[in-house]
Amino acid sequence: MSILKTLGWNDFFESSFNSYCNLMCDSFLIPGRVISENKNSYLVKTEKGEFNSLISGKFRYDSIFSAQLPAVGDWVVLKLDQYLNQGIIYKVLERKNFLCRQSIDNRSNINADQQIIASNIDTVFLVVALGRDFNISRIERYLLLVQNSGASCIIILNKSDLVDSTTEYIEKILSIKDDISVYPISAKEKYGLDYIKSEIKEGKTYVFVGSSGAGKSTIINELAGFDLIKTNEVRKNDERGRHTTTSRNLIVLPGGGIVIDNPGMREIEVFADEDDLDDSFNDIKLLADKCRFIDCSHTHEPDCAVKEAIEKGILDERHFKNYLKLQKEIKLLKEKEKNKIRKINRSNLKI
Ligand SMILES: Nc1nc2c(ncn2[C@@H]2O[C@H](COP(=O)(O)OP(=O)(O)OP(=O)(O)O)[C@@H](O)[C@H]2O)c(=O)[nH]1
Ligand SMILES: [Zn+2]
Repeated sequence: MSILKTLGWNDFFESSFNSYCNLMCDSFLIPGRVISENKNSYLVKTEKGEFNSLISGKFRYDSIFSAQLPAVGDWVVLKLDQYLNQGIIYKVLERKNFLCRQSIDNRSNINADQQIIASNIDTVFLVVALGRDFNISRIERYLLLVQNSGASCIIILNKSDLVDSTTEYIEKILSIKDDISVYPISAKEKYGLDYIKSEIKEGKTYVFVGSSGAGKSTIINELAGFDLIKTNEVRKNDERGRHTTTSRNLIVLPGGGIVIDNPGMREIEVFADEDDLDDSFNDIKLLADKCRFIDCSHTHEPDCAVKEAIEKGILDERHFKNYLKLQKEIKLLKEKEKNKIRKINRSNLKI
């Protein structure tokens, strides 16, 4: 198999590449896949090797939205400067699909505030930890998110070493979606990883999503055969492992198949309701309990422990903003669900 094909190159990208080259009348253009993204440059893998690449001035000028700029997983058209050993990117080839930061809604059209996390994904592995972390509404929300991206989905029930039986969990999932593959595994005990391996095909692209601590990094490291992502043992106070990611965010597995994993992937967290959110942001919940007002919004009120913690540098502001964003999202979703129920009730009345 050619290097490009092992990277996921296919007829879809080839025909769009050929039309662009014909249009530009330039035979020095080559295709490559973005394997990592830095501030202003991209690492692009081509048939001739990996090249740090910049985007052309015209491309930057023409890009109104950040979603039009290259992202990990994109196929791009570039020209190599052999002398400088770097590439210049002229175009992002049409994406088959993508996952973006702005959650749940409107995944198919690019708009102003979307930021692409990864693109051209064939299958999403949803990693769910068994035990007290298992929450069926959260799984439903993840399924919705994947469905909107257009990729197919497989559920991995990880940490099956922590429960006596996996049957009831599998049944619960099949009761909300009966045509989905569900594999119980234990990444730690190295049990069931063959299920995942059997689903991974050469030239296809995979991502792993799921709540923090579900075991995504552990699974990816097992598949890669080396520590692509460093996992730490669970910290005593919050039972979460923490990881630092290496600079390559797209890798070809030893047995074929491509995995994309980048820090943005960790931001695709989905919550069932406010309680679920508070459990995951326990640090903020504990601080909020110390605010003077019970219904403190942590924006303008006096004696706000959250604001104080941010000012003192004890609480990361980005972490807090993410919490607020997710809280708003849950409210919106609940509103939508209520409206849907109202509509159904109304149409039932008409019958
Ligand atoms: N008991 C048990 N623990 C596991 C299993 N898989 C992973 N863990 C542990 O769970 C913790 C979190 O695992 P990670 O792989 O870092 O989880 P993650 O989903 O990548 O988490 P984030 O990086 O926060 O998104 C680590 O301490 C792992 O050792 C498993 O099958 N069984
Ligand atoms: Zn407050």
